[in-house]
Amino acid sequence: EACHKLVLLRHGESNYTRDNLFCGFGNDADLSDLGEKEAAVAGQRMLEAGLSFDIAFTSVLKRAVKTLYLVQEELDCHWLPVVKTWRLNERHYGALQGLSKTETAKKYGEQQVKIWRRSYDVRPPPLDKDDSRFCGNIAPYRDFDPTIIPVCESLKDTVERMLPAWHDVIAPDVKAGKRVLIVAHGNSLRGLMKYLKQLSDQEIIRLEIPQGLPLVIELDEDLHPVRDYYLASEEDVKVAKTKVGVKDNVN
Ligand code: DG2
Repeated sequence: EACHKLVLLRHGESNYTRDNLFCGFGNDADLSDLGEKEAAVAGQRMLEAGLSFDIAFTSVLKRAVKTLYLVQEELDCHWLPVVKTWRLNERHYGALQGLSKTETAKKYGEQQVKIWRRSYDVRPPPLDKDDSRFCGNIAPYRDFDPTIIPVCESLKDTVERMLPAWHDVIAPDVKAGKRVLIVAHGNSLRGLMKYLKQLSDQEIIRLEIPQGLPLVIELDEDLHPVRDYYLASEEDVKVAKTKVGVKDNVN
């Protein structure tokens, strides 16, 4: 029986998604104009559904932090405690970061790009630590133990670095009865869904998380999902998933 409600939201469109570039952990891309609108609409959808929150969790990346703020504006809850953690950051896309998804598919084939984007345990090519795209020398990662700064991640790696945030800080709040909102990224949220719904490595390939559509998950007392649904029409979900998805005809 459902006794807890958790809401997940992928940030609105970023400049990188607009331009079809690999973004990932290491690019602090801003929201596009459309992304800002999508974030506000997400807040309006939550307002219309009568949702309110006791705490929110987000990544340390601008596109997620700004999306959360725009949601707070709509819900008029600027007082909301917000916890930012790098553990909710997007998956690290390694040496693919900043490259065009279309050009990369032309060079390596659609199939390889689908493997990099959607497989569970295949890592993209790593970034050299002396590459200017390596983020170990910039805030907020500068003071981290350098061995934990990723240079590329499979979705499995992302799940492993994200789960401590779930177990240590998020799940205890949900269990304590707090109404929790998580604003994060396509792949960090796919990873969380894989864990919560116990999806197989095959099932996760097909799971797309659309931008800017709030996903409500009702959980039982052991935090097992009982049901989940988007605060949007089926048609809106379909269109939004197609926009961010990997083409279906690639096997
Ligand atoms: C996108 C996801 O992440 O891209 O890193 O490029 O949610 O932070 O915009 P987000 C990126 P795909 O895995 O769909 O290629």
